[in-house]
Amino acid sequence: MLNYVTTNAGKVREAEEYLGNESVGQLDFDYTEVQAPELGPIAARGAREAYRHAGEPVLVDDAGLFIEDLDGFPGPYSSYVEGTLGVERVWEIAEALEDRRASFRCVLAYCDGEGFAASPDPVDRGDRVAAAAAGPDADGEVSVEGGSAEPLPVKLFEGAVPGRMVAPRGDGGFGYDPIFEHDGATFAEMDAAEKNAVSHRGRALGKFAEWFAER
Ligand code: ITT
Repeated sequence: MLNYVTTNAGKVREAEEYLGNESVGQLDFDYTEVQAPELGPIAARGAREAYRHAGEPVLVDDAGLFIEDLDGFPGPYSSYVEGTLGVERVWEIAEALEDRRASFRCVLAYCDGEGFAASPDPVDRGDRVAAAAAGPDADGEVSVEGGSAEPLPVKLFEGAVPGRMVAPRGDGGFGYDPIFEHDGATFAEMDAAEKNAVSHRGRALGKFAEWFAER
């Protein structure tokens, strides 16, 4: 059983729909979401933390809504913005824009404690250069990804979907789904299978599933 690491039940429904509920189960673990401009490093770090916690293979899902005319805002801060402003206020901000194009992005980060053979999908090995540049800590140690000199390799799978911001429609899905339209329907107007067929998460899950079947 693969541990799908998230506190968000909506994500689990979509992962189960895609991978089958015998092969995936929710690990409700709130990993540390570091502040970073990209989803990849956030998910990779979360996967290492979750793997150390669970001691079993984990798949972390980090996603966000990127509004083009707002330079990608809320992006990696989507969760915080949903919790503070709320989806309606985000729509009000988007409504004032002339260009309402946006995209959803999802990064899945897989870690099972082992290394990976070469493949097109990126492997995050921890940012040793940045850690070294930050300098030694009080004990004179250079800290790399939680103190380990050899950070656990993490495989990343990315998916994105273009769309546009619209006034809220639909009762399905979760999060920003009611205000994101793709091909004439909002994600909240689709069921999980329809959303997976086109969504950022569905695309990332597709890449992961193909690779995982070989592993
Ligand atoms: P975990 O970190 O525990 O997985 P979360 O909901 O905080 O739960 P993210 O940080 O990845 O997960 O999510 C960022 C925000 O984007 C959050 O407000 C989600 O509700 C929203 N979001 C993520 N995927 C979405 C999707 O497919 N449809 C609509 N909103 C989504």
